[in-house]
Amino acid sequence: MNDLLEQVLQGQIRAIARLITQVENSPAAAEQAIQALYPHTGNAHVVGLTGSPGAGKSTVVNALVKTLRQQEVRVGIIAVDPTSPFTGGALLGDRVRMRDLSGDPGVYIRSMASRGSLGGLARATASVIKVLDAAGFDYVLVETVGAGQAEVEIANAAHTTVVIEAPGMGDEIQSIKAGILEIADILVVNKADRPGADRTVRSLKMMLHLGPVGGTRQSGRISSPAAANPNGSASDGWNIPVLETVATEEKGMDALAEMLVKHMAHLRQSGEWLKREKERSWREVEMLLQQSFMSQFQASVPQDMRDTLLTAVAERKVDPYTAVHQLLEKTESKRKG
Ligand SMILES: Nc1nc2c(ncn2[C@@H]2O[C@H](COP(=O)(O)OP(=O)(O)O)[C@@H](O)[C@H]2O)c(=O)[nH]1
Ligand SMILES: [Mg+2]
Repeated sequence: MNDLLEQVLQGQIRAIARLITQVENSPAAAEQAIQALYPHTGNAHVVGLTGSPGAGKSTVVNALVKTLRQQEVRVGIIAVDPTSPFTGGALLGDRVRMRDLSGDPGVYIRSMASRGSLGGLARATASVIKVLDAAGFDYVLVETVGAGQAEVEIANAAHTTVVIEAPGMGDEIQSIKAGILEIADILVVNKADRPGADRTVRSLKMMLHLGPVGGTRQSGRISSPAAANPNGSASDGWNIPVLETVATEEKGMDALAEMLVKHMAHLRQSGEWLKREKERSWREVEMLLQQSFMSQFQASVPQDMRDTLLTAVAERKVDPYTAVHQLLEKTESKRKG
C-alpha cells in the first residue's frame, strides 16, 4: 500500500482530499484505491439527507454536525449537486454556511458536481463514501437534491435516508410526486418556526398511514403492493418518525442525532443491515460488470463494424437480436485472442 493510502487510513485530512480528487478524476485510480481500502470499510454510518431545494438540507447538516461533534464522533460530509456542472452558486452558499465547521479536524466536507453523466456522479459518490469510511469517519452524511434517478442511486448507498421537508408550498405533494417519501427512514419537517409546520407534520403522518400513491412504503425501498403497510411502519418493523427542526437555531438536532442511532440499532437487530449491504453490494458489482462488458465490447469491436451493423438494423436488413449475436461473437473471438 502506498504512502497516500496509509495516510488516508490514518485519517489525515490533506491525504483524504488528495485521494478523493484522484478517485474523481480517474476510474483507474478509483479502482486501485478501492481495492486497497475496501477491507477497511464497513464501519461508517452512511446517512443520506435529501429533499427539495431550499428545504434547509445544508443548514440541517451544518447544525447536525455540530451536535454530533459534541459526542466526539468524526463526520464526513458529501454535498452532491447534480444541477451544478461547475460548482455553481448553491454550493458556494453551502460553503459559506458550513464555514464554521472548517478547521475542525474531526470534520471533512466535500462538494461534488456532475462532470458528464449522472451515473458517473453516483459512481464517484460511492467511491468517495468508501474513502471516508476507510479514513475512519463515524458518520458520512450525503446531501442530495431529491429528484431523479441519480439521487435515488446515491440514496441507495445510505444506511439511513432522511427526507427533509419545509412547511408550505405543497412540498408534501411534491415529494410524493418525486417519490422521495418512499425512500425515507426518517422524515424531518424543518423550518418548524414557520407557520404551517404543524399542518405539514400532520399531513406527512397521515400519508405514512395511508401509504403512498401507487406503491408501497418499505423502509428505504419501494416494494410490491402485496407488502402494503397500513400503519405507517415499514415492513421491517421500523416506525418512520416525523421530527420537527429549526436548523437555523440548531433546534431538534439532539432528537435527530438520537434517531440516527436508533435506526442504526434497528438495522442491526432486525438483520436489515446485512440485507441492505447485500443489496447495495450486488447493485455495485452489477454496475461495474455492465461497465466492463461495455468497455470490453467497445475495445474488441471496431467502430466501423458497429456503425455498419447498426445501419443495417436501421435499414431492416438485420434484426437487432442477430446484430447482438454477431457483436458478441466478435467480442468473444477477440477475447480468446
Ligand atoms: N426560518 C427558517 N429558515 C431556515 C431554516 N433552515 C434553513 N433555513 C433557510 O432556508 C434557506 C435554504 O436553506 P439551505 O440549507 O440552503 O437549503 P437546501 O437547499 O435544502 O440545502 C436558507 O436561507 C436558510 O437560512 C429554519 O429552520 N427556519
Ligand atoms: Mg444545500
